[in-house]
Amino acid sequence: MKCRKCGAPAAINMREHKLALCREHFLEWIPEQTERAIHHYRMVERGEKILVAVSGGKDSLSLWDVLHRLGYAADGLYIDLGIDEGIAYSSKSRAFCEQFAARQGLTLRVVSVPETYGRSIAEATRLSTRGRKKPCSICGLVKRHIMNRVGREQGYAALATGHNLDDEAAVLLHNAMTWSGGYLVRQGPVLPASRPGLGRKVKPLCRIYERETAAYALMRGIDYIYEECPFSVGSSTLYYKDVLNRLEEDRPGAKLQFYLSFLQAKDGGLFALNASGEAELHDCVTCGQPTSAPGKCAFCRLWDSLAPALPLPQDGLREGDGGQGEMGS
Ligand code: Q46
Ligand code: ZN
Ligand code: ZN
Repeated sequence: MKCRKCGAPAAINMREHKLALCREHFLEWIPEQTERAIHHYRMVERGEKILVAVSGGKDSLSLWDVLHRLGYAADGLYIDLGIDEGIAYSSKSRAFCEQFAARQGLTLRVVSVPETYGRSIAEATRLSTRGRKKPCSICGLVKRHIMNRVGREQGYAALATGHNLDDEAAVLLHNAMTWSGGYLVRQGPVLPASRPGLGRKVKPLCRIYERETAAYALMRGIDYIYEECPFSVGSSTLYYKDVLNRLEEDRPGAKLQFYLSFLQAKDGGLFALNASGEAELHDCVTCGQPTSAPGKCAFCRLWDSLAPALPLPQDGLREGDGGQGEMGS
């Protein structure tokens, strides 16, 4: 297989794009695609300060690398969760982030959860007396809180995470299985700031397959932690990723289509929900029936758009109608 751009031997074949590229052109293609997504979804402007949440894994470190190569002002944030039982996950992943930052001359901010808040994630899970009993549920909450806090205190316009297409498609499938409207409404490449002073949340790699972020990290020589967090074992996200991989195997591009058509449907008003989670309805100005768009309902808009009607016979029925009434057909 040859690189489509230069004819050299291809280093990667992306079946979903019917595109094979050599190492050099693949390492150009990923930043180009990322830049396109940043513009398309209006994630960040040039010159805005970005805080990248890095976990030491391939996606977040690749994202930081790509943003830096594209010329964005991106600092890293490593949240040390204190998950050091067994494989010393937190210490190892922290070391990969520190090493990356030092090599590239970038600023890494580190917040240690046990040092700052007095408890590790495992301890908080053990001690939780409220509904949250699972480490990942507590961890997600803690990470969001810290990202928002550092983002606000240090004046970052955007908080970027390394979620890739596989992550997004898996979460989407999970939420669609239960039609979790509240989650579906908020899922997307950009989550606007909910309060002044808070940064918007952006996912510049949301259209890039996981296999490609891994290939990017390898080809760029980025060292990252291969092990997963021990608490991820048996997670539903891994299960849905597996299901989608099987689908992708038979139909290359299925994952991308699933995610992009969801975003399109959302833009088209599929999830036009208000804060209480219910579709906001208005009265049609013409017929009074409920409609999701202010103004006229879809029926009235359709009828308005039809060609002028032929005059009806006086009794309201045309010859040959059979007189069956309005429900007759
Ligand atoms: S770090 Fe935290 Fe993940 Fe570990 S405890 Fe769960 S959420 S699995 S991305
Ligand atoms: Zn090439
Ligand atoms: Zn609070």
